[in-house]
Amino acid sequence: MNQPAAIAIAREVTLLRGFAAPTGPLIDAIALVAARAPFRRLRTPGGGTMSVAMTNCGPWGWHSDARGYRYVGRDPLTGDPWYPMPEPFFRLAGQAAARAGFPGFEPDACLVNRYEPGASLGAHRDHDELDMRFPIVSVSIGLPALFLWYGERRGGTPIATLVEDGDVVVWGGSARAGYHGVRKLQAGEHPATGALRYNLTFRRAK
Ligand code: MD3
Ligand code: FE
Repeated sequence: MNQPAAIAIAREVTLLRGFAAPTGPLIDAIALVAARAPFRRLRTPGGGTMSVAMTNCGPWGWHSDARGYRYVGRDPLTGDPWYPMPEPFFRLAGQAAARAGFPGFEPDACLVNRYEPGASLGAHRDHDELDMRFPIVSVSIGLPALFLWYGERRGGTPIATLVEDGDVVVWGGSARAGYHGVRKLQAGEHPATGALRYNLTFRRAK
């Protein structure tokens, strides 16, 4: 585990550069997670389809369809439980949170996002979790992307931060409800993931 400097992107938004490097073991684990529950592009309540493909591991998985956004204990596509949270994932999330000033973080959900070139995540806030006192930990893998931080309002000019393979972002406290997004992924080639970016998002859902 690397012990990089903690860079403040905004108040209570912390970037830990390279904290999750090397990411090879994480990529191997993602393959196991996706063998149980394949990546899929979810429908939104508004009738659209997300450009980012998703799957989950751990007790709870984030899901979206015509009925809305929610956490589910089984994959609605197969009825099977999600792949268990790998112990190294759980430890990594807890250690990153502690490094950013949030000790005692025990995630019960890991959303795995997969970006192909052109995929993006519009400005949104993560508010489907029961207890917003817990932080969220985000781990970037593969191709670089621009994280966009809007803060309390969805409009305005966001703070853009380039996140690269192995970078971890932790946000909690006053930043927990902030608007954020990810800029359209640029084409590229990463030695470990090819033309893809993955993001692991650790949450305490319940
Ligand atoms: C903090 N995922 O799944 S984590 C999500 O890269 C989600 O897939 C993002 O948002 C992803 O709900 C990244 C969230 C995030 C985004 C931008 C930020 C956190 C940020 C910008 C600045 C600080
Ligand atoms: Fe989010």
